[in-house]
Amino acid sequence: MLPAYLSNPFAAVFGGGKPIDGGRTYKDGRRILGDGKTYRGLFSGIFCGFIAGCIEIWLSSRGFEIMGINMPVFGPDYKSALIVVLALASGALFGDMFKSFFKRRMGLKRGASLPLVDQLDFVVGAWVFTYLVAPEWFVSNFTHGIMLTVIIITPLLHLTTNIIGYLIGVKKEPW
Ligand code: CTP
Ligand code: K
Ligand code: MG
Repeated sequence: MLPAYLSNPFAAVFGGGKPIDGGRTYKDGRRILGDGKTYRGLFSGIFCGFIAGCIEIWLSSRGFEIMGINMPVFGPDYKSALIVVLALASGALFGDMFKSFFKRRMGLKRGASLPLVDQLDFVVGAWVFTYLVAPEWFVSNFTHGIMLTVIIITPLLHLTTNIIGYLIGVKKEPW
């Protein structure tokens, strides 16, 4: 989940500049996505999440090495692991963007809070993208346990990091 968790805060740190909707409005006269969704945020967020995932893959193969199990640098199934990492990082930010579209349709301005949806949008996005590239990841009870844990702890974790982001000045609101 780390690639999904990290893509959002990195988008907030590096984001800004040209908005993805180019400033355009929808039929309802409101912005399509708003100024909070920028190209720089999208690409830097995906990139940082992806790098975090690569480090995870590398660390896990090092772990096998230490246990005396011989594995190539990225483990035996590194290609599918890299694809999943990319899906987690990009799915998180596309989920976030999808949510912004609906927030604007609801008449909510950039940064207005939508409780629970604001906290879980990126989780759902990350899982949808991962399901599309690797549905086999969703069959095990182990994964279901992780998913349940994530749904419970994410809103708390998200709120904590956003308060930190607000205090250090990279986020305009503490949610
Ligand atoms: N950000 C960005 N590009 C993205 C996602 C986020 O540039 N694709 C940056 C923006 O500066 C944004 C900040 O990260 O303001 C925080 O992200 P988020 O809370 O998702 O955006 P909001 O400003 O709250 O906008 P919205 O109401 O649309 O969620
Ligand atoms: K967000
Ligand atoms: Mg927000």
